[in-house]
Amino acid sequence: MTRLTHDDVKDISENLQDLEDFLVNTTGRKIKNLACEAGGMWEHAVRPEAFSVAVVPVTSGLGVISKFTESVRDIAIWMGFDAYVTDATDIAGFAEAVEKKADMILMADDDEFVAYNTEARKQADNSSCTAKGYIAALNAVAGTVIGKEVLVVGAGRVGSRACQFLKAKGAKVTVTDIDVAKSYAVAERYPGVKVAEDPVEAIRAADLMINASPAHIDSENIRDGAIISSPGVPHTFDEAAYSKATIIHDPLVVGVSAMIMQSAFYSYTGCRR
Ligand code: 2YC
Repeated sequence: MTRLTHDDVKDISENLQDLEDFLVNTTGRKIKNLACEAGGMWEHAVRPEAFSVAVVPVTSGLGVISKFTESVRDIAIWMGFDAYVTDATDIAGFAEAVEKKADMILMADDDEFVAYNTEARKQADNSSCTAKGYIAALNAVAGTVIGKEVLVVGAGRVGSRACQFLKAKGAKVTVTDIDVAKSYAVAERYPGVKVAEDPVEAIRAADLMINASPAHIDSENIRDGAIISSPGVPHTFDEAAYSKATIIHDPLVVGVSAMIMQSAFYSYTGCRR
């Protein structure tokens, strides 16, 4: 999983309105609408003001990313939730959230990032929700992905989940990765997903793409009018790429907003087991 840097997240909170305006102009959806569509949820099924959301800084591994937990908090607040960053970090922070009776606790180390619903006792994970969020964006811009060829670039955690969810939605999915073995592992796990062994050749032929790869995509390999829904970090598309294609990207908001809505929704779907 690609780790964000402070540079990736430092301006997220102040740029939420700009991102929302961009999403409305390209997908016709606001951040919260897209997050609901990601999980197939009705926006008004969740009363965000009734939810207290704790975000716990985690110092393990490579440590905290400055402004990461504040950005996550501000995304929750943007959608109407009552959110805060705990004063303490790690286990003490978790205990603080429990003491404060948080309805949802979000925390991320270098490998996992979850939104735990304390009432429903269920969690939403960042990789699945990021895949769903970017599929919702692609679906919105393309009109639908049902019956359409979609190329997934990158067979990692987000890319493999994107293949799974796109196939379930009725898209015709092809996966490509510089490590061909990873592509075949995904195709084996999700029968019906095709493998393109040459990523550049596949990209040159693609009109609809989920780019879940950190690799650079040269603009001359992008088709005119392509729609590229791109969770991949680092994001290295240049001006020429933006002039040819509709490219949707942000480093954290689409995935986190989908996580938060998914986790909150668990309180309303009677999924307590
Ligand atoms: O500040 C903190 O609490 C850090 N422990 C957060 C580390 C997040 C590491 N994960 C990532 O940077 C990426 C994000 C896009 C979300 C999932 N992985």
